[in-house]
This record gives sequence, C-alpha cells and structure tokens, in this order.
Amino acid sequence: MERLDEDHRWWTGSRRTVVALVVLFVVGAVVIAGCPDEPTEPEEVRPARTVPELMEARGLSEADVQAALMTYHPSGMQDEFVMFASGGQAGNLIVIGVPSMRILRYVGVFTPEPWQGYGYDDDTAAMLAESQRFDGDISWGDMHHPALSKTDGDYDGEYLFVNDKANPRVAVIDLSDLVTKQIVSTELIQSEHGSTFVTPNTEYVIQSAQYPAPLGGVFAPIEEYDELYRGAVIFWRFDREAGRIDEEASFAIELPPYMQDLAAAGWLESEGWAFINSFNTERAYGGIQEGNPPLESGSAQFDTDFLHLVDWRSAEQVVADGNTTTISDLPVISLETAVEEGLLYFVPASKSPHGVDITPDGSEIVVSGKLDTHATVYSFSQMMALIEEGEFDGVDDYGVPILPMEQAMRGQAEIGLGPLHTQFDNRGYAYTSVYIESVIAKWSLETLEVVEKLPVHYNVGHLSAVGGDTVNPRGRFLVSMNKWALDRFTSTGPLFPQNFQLIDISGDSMQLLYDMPLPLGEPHYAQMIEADLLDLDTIYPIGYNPIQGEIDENAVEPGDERIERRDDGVHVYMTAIRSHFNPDIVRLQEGDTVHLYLTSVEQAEDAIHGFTIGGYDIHVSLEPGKHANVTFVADKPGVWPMYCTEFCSALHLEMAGYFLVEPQGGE
Ligand code: RUQ
Ligand code: CUA
Repeated sequence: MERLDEDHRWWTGSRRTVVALVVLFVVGAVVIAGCPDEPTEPEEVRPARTVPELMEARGLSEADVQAALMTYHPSGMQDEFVMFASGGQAGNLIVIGVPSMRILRYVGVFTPEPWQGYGYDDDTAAMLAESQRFDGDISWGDMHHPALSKTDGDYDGEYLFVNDKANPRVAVIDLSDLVTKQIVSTELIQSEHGSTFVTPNTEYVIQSAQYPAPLGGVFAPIEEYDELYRGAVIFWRFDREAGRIDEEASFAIELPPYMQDLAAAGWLESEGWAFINSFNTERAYGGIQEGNPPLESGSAQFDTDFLHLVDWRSAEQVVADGNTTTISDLPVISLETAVEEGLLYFVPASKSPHGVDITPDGSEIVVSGKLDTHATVYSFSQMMALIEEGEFDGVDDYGVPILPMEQAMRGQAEIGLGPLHTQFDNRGYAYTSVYIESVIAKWSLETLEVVEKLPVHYNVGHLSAVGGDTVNPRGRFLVSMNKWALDRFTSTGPLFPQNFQLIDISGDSMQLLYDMPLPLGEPHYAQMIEADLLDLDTIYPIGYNPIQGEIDENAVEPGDERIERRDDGVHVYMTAIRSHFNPDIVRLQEGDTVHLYLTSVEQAEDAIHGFTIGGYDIHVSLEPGKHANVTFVADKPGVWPMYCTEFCSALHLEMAGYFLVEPQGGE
C-alpha cells in the first residue's frame, strides 16, 4: 500500500508540473504575440551617476564631497606629503602618501620582510643577527617612534630613525633608497620608550629607558628596586657623513628608577637640552599576588611625577673627560656625577605625564598629564634662571635637584580628559590628542585657551601634523592615530584594524577628511614631510650592495658569470636580467657550501626580479642594479627549481633554472 501511494504521488506531482509548464508557455506566447512593441523587462534602474544623484543616493553632505575632492587622487596624481608611520608590533615602517592616505611601501626594519628579501640574504640577515641582545633570537620588534633627521631643527629628508621598545634597539633608515642600513642595540637597559628623538642637527639619537631594571642586564631581587634598579638615557652619536650611528662615540646617563617615558630635544633657545618625562616616581613595581597594589594604581599615588631636564652638551664634556663607567660597552655617567656636574634636574609634572613637546620657537616645553586634564607649558628661560640661582624645592631620593613647578611654568591649558601628545601649526596653535575624550583639542599657545575640539574615532594616541615637531610646522594636515576603530569599518572579526584619521588644519576649523584602516600592528607615531624634500634613487648602479653602501666586491658584470669550485665551496657568480638568470643550472654535491653572488644588471626603473630556490628558505629581491650575497649549505639532495618571484616580463615564468644537488655517494 505504502509503495503504491508513493508512486501515485509521483505521478500526480509530475502531471501537475507538466500542466503548469504548458499553461505558462501558452500565456507567454500570447503575451509576446499580442504586445510586440511593449518592453518585456521591468524598467531598468540606472545607478546614480551625477554628483547630486550620488550625494543623495549615498547620503553625502557637501563637506563629505569636499573631503573627497581634497583626498582623491586620479590615476597618476601623486601625493604632496609622505608620512612615515611605525608598524608597531609588526616591526616594520609604513610609508603613506598624504592626503590620499594610500600605503606606498613597507620597509623591513626589526622583522624579516620576505617580499623584499629582508633578512634572507647575508647582509640583512647579519644585520638582524648582530642587533640581537644577549645572543637572543628575537624575530620581531615593537616599533614606536620614527624620527626624521633634522638640520637646524627642521626635517632635512636624509635619514629616519626608529626604535624597538621591547628589545632596546635603534635602526637607521637611509631615505635615499628607503632601506634599513644599521641596527644598534644595547644590553644596558631592558626596555625603552623615549625613542627615537633627534637633537636639532641630528648629532644624537635619544633613547631612554622605560621599565627600570639593574643596568647591564644583571639580576637583582625586585625588593631592591630603589637601590639597584635604574633607568637610563642613551645618546647615540650619529655620523652623518657615514650615515651610521657611531657606537664608540655614544654615551648614557644613569637615571633613577622612575619609568622614563617620552623624550624630546630642545632647539633654538633650548638647544643643548633634552627633556624626558617619567611616571611612577612612586617606584611601585606591582606584585598583586604578594599583596601589593597593581602597578596601575601603585604608580598613580602622587599628584606629580618628574620631567627630566638633561644638559646633553655639558654631558658630552663629562664623557670627553672620561668621567664615566663602562657598562654594556657604553660609557655611562653615573647619577652621582650627573648631579655633581649639573647635568640633570627635575621639575614636577602633573600626574603620570606622557607626551613632552617643544614649541616651534624652542622657548617652551608642553607636557600632558595623562591622568590630569592639563597640558602644562614650561618656560625654558624661567627654568634656566631657577637653575642659575640655585632655587630648588629640595632634591629627590637620589639627590637630583627639583625645580619649583609654579615658577618653572608659564601656565596650564585646560585640555580635557587624558591629554597625551601635542603638535603645532604655523599660526600659533597647538593640537593635543585627548585619549579618554577621543578628541583633538586645538588651543592657542598665546592664551592657553582651547578654541576647538574635534571628535575622533576612537581613543587617539599620537597625532602628527606636517612638520608638527619642528621649528617650522607647516600647518596643513594632521593625522589622528586612533587605537580603537570599532564601528568604523566592515568587520574583520575580533581583531580590529587601527584608524588613522586625516584632518585638514589649514582652515579656521578642523575638518575630518578621511578614515584609513591600518591593518597591522599598532602604529604609534608618524612624521610627515613634503614629498619633494625627499630625493630617492630609483635604480642602483650595477653591483651596488645597499647595506654595505658601495659596489660589492663580488658584483657580477654581464659576461663574467661563472661557477667556481674552490676549497671553501662553490662560488656562483650570477646575473639577473629579463628574463633569465645566468648561470641557470648549478650542479652541486650534497654538503657543498654555496656562495651565491647575485647581481641585477637591469637599469630600467621598476624592473624588479626576485630570486628563490625551493626548499632552501631563500628569497632575494633584486631591484635594478642591486647586488646580494647568499651563503648556504646544500644539505638537501634533490632537484630544486630556482625561479624569479616577481612578475617581471612576459617571459617571467621562464625566468627559472635548477639547483641540482647530487646525494653523497652519487646516488
Ligand atoms: S607613546 S600613545 Cu609609545 Cu609614543 Cu604615546
Ligand atoms: Cu624576473 Cu620574473
């Protein structure tokens, strides 16, 4: 019975379908035959095309359209400014065109960057390896503050410095080719934050510690925090001629175990002095499980902490006189000597201060009190007068003289909740990022009155204006670097991008122009410079080794390609040009040491090749003219294709060859 019913249903259903199809067909035929001139499709909805239509359809205001016109760059139009932003925990540098906010480049710094072969050839791998502290094997960096080199207190477009907070390191990037040329590291301090900041003629790159620890990386119980833990500030000497930091000519000054924070170097009137903020003068060190307050509350007991004033010009003399102790290969001026020689003074700064910024004329220092609502404006000349007259409010536990706060400052600007960093324009205004309020506060340097607040989305950290930390602020654009981005972009799950917001500051009021998601790291700080102040080479002379800064001794000229078997291994002199490597077959015995000398003999802009040998974790980027050395042991027998990884020409796929590694014993 059941089976019969099933069959029955099948027939019934099928018959209904057939009937329906026939009816549809007939009706359709009648419609087509009866109405030959009428459209058969519903009227097409034309998408909005004209500006008014688009504005209406997308709900755009006139200000939105204006913002779009100020940032849109049709194909081929180039940006007026270039922003160098730290890549945060990605450990690389981000190069951004402004005002289009298009990412133009990443530059490998503390982290290997496979696409640019950074960390894979001998020179860049050695640079990363030599930057290791305590023979470690750190593969990343926590980059915070890029600093453009300066001449007379303004950007000169020649070099850029960046720091690694987690593993105290400073990198030098050459702006003639945007390549990291040097990374210096120190074992003196175990973390840092006030870095990198340059003196007005880039004599020094400043790096100050953050979390105190015994100097030199030794152990001491945390209960001896006051006695044995210390901060320090390092002055890395920059040799502009060589384009490198001269470690031999660098020095450090021991500081009390407060948590030194951001730093700045004075210019013009205040030239010769460095200013370093600190928090946790309470010297709390946590220990929640041991009944201590967490660091966050332990360090927030006092109403003020200390802004450090450091006379680095006089410190140079103390170092020259040999009045130092060597720790971790650096001559260190002890706290005692620093006090004796008048190199170090403190002035109280409002509750857990953060940013410290020099006004364009160099006469004042603006300090934001993270847990206070003010930005305090200190007068350099008043502070110098106090020092000269010996007018101090006593000394701290380490004997450092403390200047009276009231007499050191001109006044305070009432900014709002959580002021952090300040930048300047060319019309006498200061711009302070206000974290808790999520606004940029614009205030008059003259009256110290806030004139405008612009909401930003959300939790702004640093802000960067064009030339905003120089003697010559340009006052055009400002970028608000927001830590949170919830609700701003299409969701990418629990991990949100950061949000760079571009703001026009050239008018009477600030105008928000653009939201740029930054999908990597936490890009802390950035600096912006006119694109035409940069002078970038687009090709290298043939055989140039960018890390060594000269033609490589093993550069290969066309016609000179060869393979030589010597006592120390197999030397392969190889060139690359569209669309082949030569030699393209390399015969090896298992265990051979291979010295690969690779020269791009291209001289056409943007004719870039990549080089890899499968199975060997090798990748090189060959910009026109560039030379790279790769040394490796052919320890994996087999047939290993090598090929060009960059789509360089119509015959890019044919730009390939073989590394043939014969097993031991000829099997
Ligand atoms: S800090 S968000 Cu690393 Cu420059 Cu103030
Ligand atoms: Cu060379 Cu692809």
